[in-house]
Amino acid sequence: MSLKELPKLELHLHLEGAAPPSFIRGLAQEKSVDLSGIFREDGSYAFRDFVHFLSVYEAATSVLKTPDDYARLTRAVLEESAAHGVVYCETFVSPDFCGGGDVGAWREYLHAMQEAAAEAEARDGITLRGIVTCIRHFGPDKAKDAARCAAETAGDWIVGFGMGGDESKGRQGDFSYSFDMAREAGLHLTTHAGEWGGAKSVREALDDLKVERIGHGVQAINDHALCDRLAEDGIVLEVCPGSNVVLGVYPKWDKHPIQALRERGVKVTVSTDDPPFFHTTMTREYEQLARTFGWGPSDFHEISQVALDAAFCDADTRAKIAEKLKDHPQ
Ligand code: MCF
Ligand code: ZN
Repeated sequence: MSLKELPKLELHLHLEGAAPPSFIRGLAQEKSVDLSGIFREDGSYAFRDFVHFLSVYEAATSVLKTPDDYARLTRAVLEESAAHGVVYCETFVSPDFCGGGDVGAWREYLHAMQEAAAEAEARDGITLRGIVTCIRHFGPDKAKDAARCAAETAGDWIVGFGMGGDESKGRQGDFSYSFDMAREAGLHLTTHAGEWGGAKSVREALDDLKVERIGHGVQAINDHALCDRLAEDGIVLEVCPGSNVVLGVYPKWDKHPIQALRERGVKVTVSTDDPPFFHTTMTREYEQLARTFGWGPSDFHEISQVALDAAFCDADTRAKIAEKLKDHPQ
């Protein structure tokens, strides 16, 4: 079986960040918004560095203005993911962009995304779940609005709460009120840490927010005691190697620590993060892992099992996805 067809789980995908550039250009045209500054001549997204990436992301997102826009986005993203063998996906969604943190408006966006996801599941056999995400550089007060939206809509579709954004702004612990609220509502927790903020930020995420997964977390490799802690506590890293290489966390694939982390016993999974921004797909991530580290069927099988165990979905969904992995022996 080719790497493209191999059934895959993806636990770290930002919904707007997965928008094909042509989709965003089309919406901009419909709404007469000039977004020419965020695209290169070849049509791809243009950004210089991490901070510029965040502002281009927000500019692209600015043309998504209604629940129906989000339904269309969800359809476009899931069609692309399913074409790369993804059978289960968790996506970051932000009430900041979907109704400005208002719970009533958020419910309407959520309903539109869920309906689109149900259609995609029936058509392409891909299951989607949502992780409500606050945005670190928007600050702790906006995060409380996001957490309230998350708590009010927690259930079998909104399964987690997380945080992304600029790791240089504030500390993980500044957001503990929001993470506590989400935990009390029964949500699973993850946060971006150890992408830019060093091993220290991963420790803060564990100590102050008590998360069970870490977005990226790759800089933990510089602290062997922390790796031991991650391994012992079964904390799972949502590793996005292609994203790290394009944003310059690591200069090239063979300097990426994903294999070294595995060798230290840390549980890792593989995701694309914001695939068109980073010129990647799940197939490309797998191809690069095979080329760079010699990963073969047993490695990909192990990665899928780790992701299945770490997925935030309920037991019925997990069992259904497990069957899909069994249907395709690797
Ligand atoms: O993982 C990448 C890079 N590191 C940090 N944050 C983000 C990444 N992709 C998107 N984000 C953030 C960004 O602030 O998540 C938000 C964006 O606005 C969207 S969450 C639906
Ligand atoms: Zn991310």
